[in-house]
Amino acid sequence: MSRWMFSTNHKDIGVLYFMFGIWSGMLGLSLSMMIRLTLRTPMKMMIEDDQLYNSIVTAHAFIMIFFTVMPILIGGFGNWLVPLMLGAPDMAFPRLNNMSFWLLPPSLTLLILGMMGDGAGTGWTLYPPLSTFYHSGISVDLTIFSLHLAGISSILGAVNFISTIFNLRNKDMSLETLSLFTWSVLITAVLLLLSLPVLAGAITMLLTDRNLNTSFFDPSGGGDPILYQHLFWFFGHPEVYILILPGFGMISHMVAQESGKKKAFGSIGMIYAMLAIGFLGFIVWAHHMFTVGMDIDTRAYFTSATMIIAVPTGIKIFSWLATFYGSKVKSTPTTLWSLGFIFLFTLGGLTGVMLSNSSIDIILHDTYYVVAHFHYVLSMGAVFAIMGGFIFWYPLFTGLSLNQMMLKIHFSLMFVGVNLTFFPQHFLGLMGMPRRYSDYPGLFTMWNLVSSFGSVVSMLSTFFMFFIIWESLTSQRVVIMSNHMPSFIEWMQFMPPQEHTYFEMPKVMKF
Ligand code: HAS
Ligand code: CU
Repeated sequence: MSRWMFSTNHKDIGVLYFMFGIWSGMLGLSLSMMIRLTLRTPMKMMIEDDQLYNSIVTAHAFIMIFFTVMPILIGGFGNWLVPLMLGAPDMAFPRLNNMSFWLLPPSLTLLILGMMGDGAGTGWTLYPPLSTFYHSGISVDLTIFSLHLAGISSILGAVNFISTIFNLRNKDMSLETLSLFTWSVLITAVLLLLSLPVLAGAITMLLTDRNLNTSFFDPSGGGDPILYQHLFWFFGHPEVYILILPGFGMISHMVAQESGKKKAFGSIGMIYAMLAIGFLGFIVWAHHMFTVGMDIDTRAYFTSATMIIAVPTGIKIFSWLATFYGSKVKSTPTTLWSLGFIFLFTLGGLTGVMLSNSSIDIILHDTYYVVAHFHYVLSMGAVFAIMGGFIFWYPLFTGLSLNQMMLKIHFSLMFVGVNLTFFPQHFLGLMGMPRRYSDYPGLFTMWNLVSSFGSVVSMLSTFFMFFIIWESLTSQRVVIMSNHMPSFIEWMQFMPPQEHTYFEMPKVMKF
């Protein structure tokens, strides 16, 4: 057991992150089902207590963001692939790497303990005064401590990735020849390093406001609750790009691979686009707070700055499509997930541009339209990248193959499920249904019913994916096709002999 628990090997640690992320993903999924079952009709069909309902919404968001998407994308794929793509024997600080991982289980434990008592019914934004005067129990404090630990974990991880990419790459590798996934992880790590300390500061000020009689966010002591919102979103907006950039990197590899090309179209352009997204991500945060009563010039600035992000993102979308251009597009599972990603992420991006208009946002803020927007970019952006990346690199991770027919059925079910769940939420938002309430007028029933039905379809399709993995692990079909992993051969050439790997490299391989 301890052989891999305390392992300093990047692949072992990647496996730990994957297992942790998948486990939390199940937890987050369960919470989302409780939300959807409550909302399937009016009158709070499942959870009757509003405070409990809001705590569940909060925990769902935290678990999905900090304990599912980030650990899987950065911890899992990042640890597995970045050293391989650099030709490095391991990460720069292998023991620090192990520590980054082991900060997460206690962090998740604190978050879950926070559900005791009243729970933190604050939403993942923890805005005061709701999170201060109106949550007097211990729950919000535990949630803050949980975020402290998760934040330390991510900062240490970011330091490790930046050091590894700058110092440990193969000596013939220039920055322009770095793979796009490595670039995406590098930029993500920089975003983490710059944004997380601000969150840490904000939640620590919240903690002292709650417990030590400071009044950073309390007007009666000369403070200002809006200050908290600025600090939170200075972290929060870069965070959404942290959640998607590694996915962008993975999609580039998958698309290039599936169209039989060596590289994605316009690699250098892709690098600059990601750098631009990373930079712009820091100067648009107030589009989350258009309703706080800021002056019109500030609104105009944040609207325009936000819209500019559509340009580099468009560069990425059209470069992926240009990569496919001229190739015979086959409906392999990886292609399906990539095209699904491109289509649905674009849809979510376009609703983001709608929301960036401050005057429109004043109507749509805190409605289900926002919920639809961010689930399109997350549940169909980040999660599609994870699913696609997982099946794409699964043969590298395990040496085994997955059943391709079942994978296609899984994709189709998931595609139908998530669209049924989230497309109607645009309508609900436009009709004025607010987010973070457990009940609604009968007028909204139909689309909520459709949405809840869709969530059951996605849940079943997720169970089916576990079956597919189980089927592959038990049948132990060794990889015989190079089709889905030629880049693997390239990495093998870079790979120095490894002293210790948890997953043995496949024994039988025919190319
Ligand atoms: Fe967002 C709220 C705007 C991308 C995640 N976003 C959220 C929240 C989350 C989230 C989690 O301005 C809710 C937070 C909370 O709990 O309150 N978002 C944008 C914009 C983009 C964007 C402009 N978001 C993301 C990504 C996320 C994410 C990526 C995670 C993975 N988002 C907002 C705004 C809010 C918001 C408002 C606040 C709403 C509120 O009231 O609370 C962009 O990065 C998207 C760029 C992508 C595209 C698609 C591809 C580009 C092409 C080029 C041509 C397109 C053009 C645009 C020229 C634009 C194909 C034409 C415009 C048309 C409308 C047709
Ligand atoms: Cu934002």
